[in-house]
Amino acid sequence: MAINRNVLTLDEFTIQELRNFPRATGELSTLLRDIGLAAKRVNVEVNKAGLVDILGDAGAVNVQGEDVKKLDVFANNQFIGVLQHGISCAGIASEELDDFVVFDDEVSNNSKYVVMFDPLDGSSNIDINVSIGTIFSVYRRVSEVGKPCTQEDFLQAGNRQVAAGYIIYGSSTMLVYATRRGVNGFTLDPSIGEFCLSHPDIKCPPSGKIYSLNHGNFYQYAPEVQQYIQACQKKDKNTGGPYTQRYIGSMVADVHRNLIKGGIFMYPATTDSKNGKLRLLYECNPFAFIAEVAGGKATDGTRRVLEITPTTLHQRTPFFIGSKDMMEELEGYLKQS
Ligand code: AHM
Ligand code: MG
Repeated sequence: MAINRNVLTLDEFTIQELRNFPRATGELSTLLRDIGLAAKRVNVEVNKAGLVDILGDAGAVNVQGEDVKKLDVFANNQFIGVLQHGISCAGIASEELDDFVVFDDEVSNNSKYVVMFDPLDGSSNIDINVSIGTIFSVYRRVSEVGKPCTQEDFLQAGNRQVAAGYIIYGSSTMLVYATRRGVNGFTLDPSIGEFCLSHPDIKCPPSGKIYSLNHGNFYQYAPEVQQYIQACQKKDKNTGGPYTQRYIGSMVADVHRNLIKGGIFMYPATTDSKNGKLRLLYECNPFAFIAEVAGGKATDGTRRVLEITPTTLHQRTPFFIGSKDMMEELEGYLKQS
């Protein structure tokens, strides 16, 4: 049978990209390959999670005060493991860990990147066979290469990201990543165990019909957010409303769907949580970067998420992300406040 050479694997694709940049060192390609490897390992465990004793709580509470699931721990260890053994990463920060980790060996200290990740997002969906995901973000170090990385490498504004991406463990498993040059999606072909380019040059449709947020919090949202939600529900020939409401509760799945189909995802501030729920560094910045490269927008309600200068590793932010026209419609409501 003829081999379809039109379908590039993740490795082939990153090497092809490298060829277009003769001065590039290939460190980012190896980093993405390492992340792809960890993703494949996590995927295997996610797929058999119902069969083995990996569901349920690990009996610990993470730095966010949430129960840690066993699969979270497994995923966290896999991503740390591949990045530590690789040659491109000086250190990591993870949603699951209190502090960042400096790899601090000769090869790592000479690496120019640090990586931040949420190893398994949507943890409330782990036990019930609903899509979950991994989110990652890559920054070039600002500290001196040759020495251990430092906290300032991790507290960079999101617009300094070199690459960002996510893996969705869904009905098929996909890895999507963005650099400033574009967003590309790869679907795992289980028969060869490789991520294959299936969604080249993803662009977020400028408009769509889907809005996603936790409706249960409606009375805890600011009045202008409530007004926008009500507008989403109204028949309107200018916007195409009423929109369709979709909320999986796994941000990776919700934002992935909206990125492909067009839509808006929101996790606003609530009366109980002034900064919402989602973490700037591990969840919002990577998606904001991906969305902007794809032609969409992401804000905290008043400013571009990518312009926020972080002050702590685990800070949260209200988050609005999606198709450009829908975001501008939302902004019209938020400006009234
Ligand atoms: P997690 O990191 O504990 O999994 O929480 C993040 C998740 C997002 O994937 C999702 O959008 C959100 O929490 C859902 O929260 P809620 O149940 O409050 O709507
Ligand atoms: Mg998370």
